[in-house]
Amino acid sequence: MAEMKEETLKVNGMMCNGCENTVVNAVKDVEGVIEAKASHQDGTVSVKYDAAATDMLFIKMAINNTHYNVVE
Ligand SMILES: [Cu+2]
Repeated sequence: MAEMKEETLKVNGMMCNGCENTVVNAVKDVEGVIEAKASHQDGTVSVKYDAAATDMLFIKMAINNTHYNVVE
């Protein structure tokens, strides 16, 4: 059973649309992620995901593996 959740993370270091794309692509590569949106102006990444298929931990790890960092 899918268990849809949505969460917005604070992410440091995004300066432009290219940065947004890098983060969004990294997040979308995580199995169980349905949708991802990033805003470099706000420094946020919104993620829709299936909590039965993934965990926020994996999503945060995917972001932290880019040049950008999740603010905890
Ligand atoms: Cu950039």
